[in-house]
Amino acid sequence: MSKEIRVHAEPYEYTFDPSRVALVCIDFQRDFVEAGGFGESLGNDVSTLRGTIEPTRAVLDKFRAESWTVIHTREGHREDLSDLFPSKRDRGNPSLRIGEEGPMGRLLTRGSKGHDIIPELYPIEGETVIDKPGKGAFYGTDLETILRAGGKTHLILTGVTTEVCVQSTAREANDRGFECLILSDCTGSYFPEFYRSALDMFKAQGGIVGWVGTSKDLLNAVNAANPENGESK
Ligand code: TIU
Repeated sequence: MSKEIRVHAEPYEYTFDPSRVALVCIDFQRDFVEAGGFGESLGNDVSTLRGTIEPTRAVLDKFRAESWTVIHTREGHREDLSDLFPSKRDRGNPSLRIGEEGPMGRLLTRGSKGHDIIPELYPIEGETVIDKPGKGAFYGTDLETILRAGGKTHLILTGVTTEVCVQSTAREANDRGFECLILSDCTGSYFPEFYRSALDMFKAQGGIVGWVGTSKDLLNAVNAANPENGESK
């Protein structure tokens, strides 16, 4: 029986059993985080997301050291674009559309360089990668099946962008009964005001969608629960 971890969070303490938790790293793809990708094609300054990488890496390292479950997601489409709705393709009249060639290959298209996860947070063997056609990670994927088959009840969410794919995923997860903690320093938005509002909405009303915490508080809680200070299991 695993020991419960108790994390300082808002609106109140978040507790989880490590055997029932998954760290979900949402869409840390070159297309959102690096220049020349989908995020930039929509007119965004992608450098605003870079600060999320280091704290997420620290959490990822801890989960890997503890052999806890890690899941990565990637937003994107089949090479023939048969799973791309015209509404998504055309919305916003972007400078480059999904499927068109950019500096990192075809935008948000599976198999392209831009679609893949940034090297700093690249999945390792044994970690699940979910390819998703939408913003939420549950829509059109087998994420729920994988989580339930693995006995997971708690999700710790990181990723980009806060008010788009992270928020959609958190809401989908909450409606399915998963207890979600978003790590505020491990998520980012192109819009500071949307970042703040999304996190405020999430934890308001007694945690209507879930909890908000920091990577530091999570790591402190994990280390406090481990007599060897997290260095070994
Ligand atoms: N545009 C934007 O902020 N985000 C997305 O299109 N996808 C994700 O958030 N992954």
